[in-house]
Amino acid sequence: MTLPKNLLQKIYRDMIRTRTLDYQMIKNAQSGKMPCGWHSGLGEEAIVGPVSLLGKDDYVTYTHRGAYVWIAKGMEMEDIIAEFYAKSTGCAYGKGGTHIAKPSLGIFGRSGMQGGHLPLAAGMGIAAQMRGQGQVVLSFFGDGCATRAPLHEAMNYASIWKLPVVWFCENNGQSMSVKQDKTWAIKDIAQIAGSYAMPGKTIEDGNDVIAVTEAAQEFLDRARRGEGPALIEIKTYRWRGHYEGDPMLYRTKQEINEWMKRDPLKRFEQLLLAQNLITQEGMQKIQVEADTEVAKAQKFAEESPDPLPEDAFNAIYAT
Ligand SMILES: Cc1ncc(C[n+]2csc(CCOP(=O)(O)OP(=O)(O)O)c2C)c(N)n1
Ligand SMILES: [Mg+2]
Repeated sequence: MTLPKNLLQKIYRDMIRTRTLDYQMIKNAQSGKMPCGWHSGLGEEAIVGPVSLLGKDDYVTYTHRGAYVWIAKGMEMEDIIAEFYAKSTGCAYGKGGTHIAKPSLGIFGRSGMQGGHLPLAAGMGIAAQMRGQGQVVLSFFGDGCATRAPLHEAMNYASIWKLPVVWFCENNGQSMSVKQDKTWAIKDIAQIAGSYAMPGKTIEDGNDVIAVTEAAQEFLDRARRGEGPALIEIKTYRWRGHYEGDPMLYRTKQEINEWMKRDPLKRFEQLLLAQNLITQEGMQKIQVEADTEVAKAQKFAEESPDPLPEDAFNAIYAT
């Protein structure tokens, strides 16, 4: 294991913070008081690892299941929850809703059209390459999203121009209401990397935070050296439905339970304990701090003012 101790501890803390936020947002979605729906990422938190390798100036694009990305990239809970409540204090002044954005952290929102963000990720790669300061782009997408045409355009040109983009497939084996065998003729999506002359890697155990983070490290370093894009695929699973309220007719309780036993967070916790990188008391303290942080942000969001009608046309174009 080559990852430094303080990075592992940061990843652990952010996984706890992400999960705590996720549970709160599930409650919010069920309460009927939050105007936006929620796409839970419970079970896929190993993604915190790769995002933690990015600097403030690097770019990241996320899917509709983005909590792990926003938190690991450094967003404040207030910014996120208030935006989901469409309040003026949210990161996009209540105008973005689920389309979380924080340009100062290299987060430029998302596309409601699956795959729409992938050519934008290539564009961020062009900007990074032109600046020549070693910035990289880490671009996430799901297995369902990966069937869309924009992915192939984006990968092709990123490869031709050797753009510093690491493509990252969160393969949870299912799309909105079907399993992967109804959307793909192949099992390992990283196989498509060869068609664009870039390296590709499938991490079979995508709930192994260390394996996932080390693979990302290798490809991010390569991209920073100017050697071009690469594709990582992790096999993982979302515990919740596609959205809160999904009848989940495409999967069984037994399958969900099996995957919950492979919880990335619990496994990482065991590893950190075994290596004396954390104590039971330390873990409890982190959880209490995350609970306090989320509760404070929740209160802030609920008590924040709605946007004013006269601000409707502000913050639409760059100034
Ligand atoms: C072009 C387009 N078609 C359909 C949809 C509706 N839709 C939203 S998410 C999704 C499935 C995404 O599956 P995947 O990328 O595997 O992500 P997961 O939900 O499994 O995390 C679909 C079909 C959409 N947003 N855009
Ligand atoms: Mg999927």
